[in-house]
Amino acid sequence: MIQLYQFAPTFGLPNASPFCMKLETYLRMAGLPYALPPFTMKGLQAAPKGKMPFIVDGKRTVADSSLIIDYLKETYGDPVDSWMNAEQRATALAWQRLLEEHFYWVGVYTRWIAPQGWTLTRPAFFSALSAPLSWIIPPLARRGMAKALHGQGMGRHSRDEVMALGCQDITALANFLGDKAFMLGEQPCSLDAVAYAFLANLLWVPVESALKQHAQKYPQLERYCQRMKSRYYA
Ligand SMILES: N[C@@H](CCC(=O)N[C@@H](CS)C(=O)NCC(=O)O)C(=O)O
Repeated sequence: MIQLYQFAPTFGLPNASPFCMKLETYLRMAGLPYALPPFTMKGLQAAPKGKMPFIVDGKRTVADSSLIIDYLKETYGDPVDSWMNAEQRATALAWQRLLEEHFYWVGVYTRWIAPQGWTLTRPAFFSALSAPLSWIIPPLARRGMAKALHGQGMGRHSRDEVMALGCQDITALANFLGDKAFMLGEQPCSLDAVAYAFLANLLWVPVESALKQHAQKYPQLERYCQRMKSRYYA
């Protein structure tokens, strides 16, 4: 059976990492059985690319949620996306890139850098550590995130600019979704695993921000998350 290595569930979500939650949602959408080995620091150190998620499937180890989904499609078929035409695939890829390569960094800023987010992120992610690691690791990890944000570019903006950029993404997403059942219409596709993972990680975590308040102005986003949850996590 596919072994899915990811962080332990946090904030009442299947996963507080949108990439991990995306992959788990995809596995459920595709009807592929999987097991969740308990999260350990050793597991993270064994991650081929130093990030979660990764899978072990028999003799194959595959890292990166998108490359894993490509592998799963090649190995087990494509029950989720096979209905899509070239234009729908192009649209889905553009949205995926917006969420994963832009919106993700707004979330990183909100959780790791903004003081209100950090007061919740620190205990949620590091409470298992005992002293002295519990004093050393959290600020080091936060510094690492700040460095990554700076390198990516999002970390060079002011808090108001970061929030404004994230709100633009949310407005676009809400307007595109409109009153459709799923991102591309009546039929779900793997983009819905991405959108659900990112939206639930905004709407359903206790971290308060201008971004979350903005998303709450669009009731279709909450309805969409509830629809995905009842369809795939009932
Ligand atoms: N492109 C990767 C991104 C994965 C990723 O960024 N994972 C983060 C959690 S959201 C991680 O494992 N970070 C741990 C670290 O950087 O040490 C994917 O799609 O799987």
